[in-house]
Amino acid sequence: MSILRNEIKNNLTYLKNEIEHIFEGGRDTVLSEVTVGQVYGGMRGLTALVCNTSYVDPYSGLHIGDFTVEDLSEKYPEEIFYLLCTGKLPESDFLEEFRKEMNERSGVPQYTWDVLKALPEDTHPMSMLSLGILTMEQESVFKRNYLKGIPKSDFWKYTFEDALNVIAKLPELAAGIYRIRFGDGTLIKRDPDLDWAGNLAMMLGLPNSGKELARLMRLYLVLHCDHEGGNVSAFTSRVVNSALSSLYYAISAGLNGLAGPLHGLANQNCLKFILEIRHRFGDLVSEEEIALYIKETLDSGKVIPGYGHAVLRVTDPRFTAFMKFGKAYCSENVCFQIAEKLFKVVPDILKTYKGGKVASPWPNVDAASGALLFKYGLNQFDFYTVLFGVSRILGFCAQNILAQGLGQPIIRPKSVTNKWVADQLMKN
Ligand code: CMX
Repeated sequence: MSILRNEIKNNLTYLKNEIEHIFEGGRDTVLSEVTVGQVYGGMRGLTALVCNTSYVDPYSGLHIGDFTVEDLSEKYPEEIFYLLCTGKLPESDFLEEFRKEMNERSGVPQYTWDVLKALPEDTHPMSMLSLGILTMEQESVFKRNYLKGIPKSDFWKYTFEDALNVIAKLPELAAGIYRIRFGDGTLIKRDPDLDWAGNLAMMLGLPNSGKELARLMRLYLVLHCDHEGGNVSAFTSRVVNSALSSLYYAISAGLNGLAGPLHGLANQNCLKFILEIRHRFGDLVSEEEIALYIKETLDSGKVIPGYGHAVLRVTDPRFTAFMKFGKAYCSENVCFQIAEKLFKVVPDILKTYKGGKVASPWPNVDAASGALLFKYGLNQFDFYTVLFGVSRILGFCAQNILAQGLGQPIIRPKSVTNKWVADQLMKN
């Protein structure tokens, strides 16, 4: 991995120069002001973080380096990891080098399997993924070397080692969780000739696992990899790592945030929603019947999973990429067709719901992916967030490697009490 390591080093030099230049231009320049509403409203719209792996534009969606989702949807997740860390796409021989590196670093320890197998049968697979990674924390190269004493400027190098070790084990870990939780518990051996996503798809042991599932898995793992720094999971992971807790702790913590229904769990809720519609109205459900179901759902106080976003204000380009895949490979599939019908119906209803309060009535990344996975036999919805997590770990790793390389300090915003806020209002 010397090419990637060197390119990260070059990227860090570039970013450090940029920061120096920015500081020369005015360290005290005000970037964002905070209102009382924002302090009580999840800090929405408050610019208070820097993340150099990716950027989400409200109107054009995710950008990684200079690339949009459309530019990247045919790439391999391994290439995206390189891009997140370096700002560039790799040369063509990188995939082969990365595959070899992953082979050398693969192998989930037996004690991890022992812990996962000892859990109650109804443990959520996201708990298993988070815990699985946490069990391996004592293997952290960063932690071992930090205890010995290393210069701050080298922290990122050991965090990078931890990242490669975790990433190499993820296909086995995730597929093993699937087989323990939903199969007979036997683990399928990885194929050293397969790519990262291809191996994960194969080790699930699904009857439909073939080239198309591997292709979908690649797309899935590319599209979920990163979404700038302020989302619940990435931010949590960064905060934890900023205390110099190892990447294992940081990844596990980020996954715990991803497991929430307003974030990564929406993934599984979307398919559940589609299946409920199918169950109630049948395969040939009409758009009118879907509209009725949406209204009933909203009237019962629930959200429509897969719709809305904290930052995006257009249809998520990641949703568009999944729809493109669906049209090419699954256009006859009933669940995919219901996802298409939902797209025709939901935005218009959400536009006027709660007096137009829904900031984005458009679909997000989760609205179609479950229907596609279901088509290929992945019918355990509880597992979908695990796939989201496997992909998002690439982003957690890249964000933390860069933040360490830039010497970013511990994150510690100031909190205040109601009384303090009320006093400020009195003063004004
Ligand atoms: N269905 C119904 N109501 C919705 C809604 C939806 N899909 N999206 C937003 N709203 C409501 C909110 O609940 C909120 O109502 P209250 O003020 O009464 O609580 C109001 O509209 C305003 O919310 P917002 O500013 O538009 O959205 P937020 O930034 O607060 O929340 C999100 C964003 C994603 C949590 C929200 O749109 C939602 O709950 N969507 C459904 C769940 C989902 O798909 N999550 C996946 C997100 C993708 C990801 O994490 O990557």
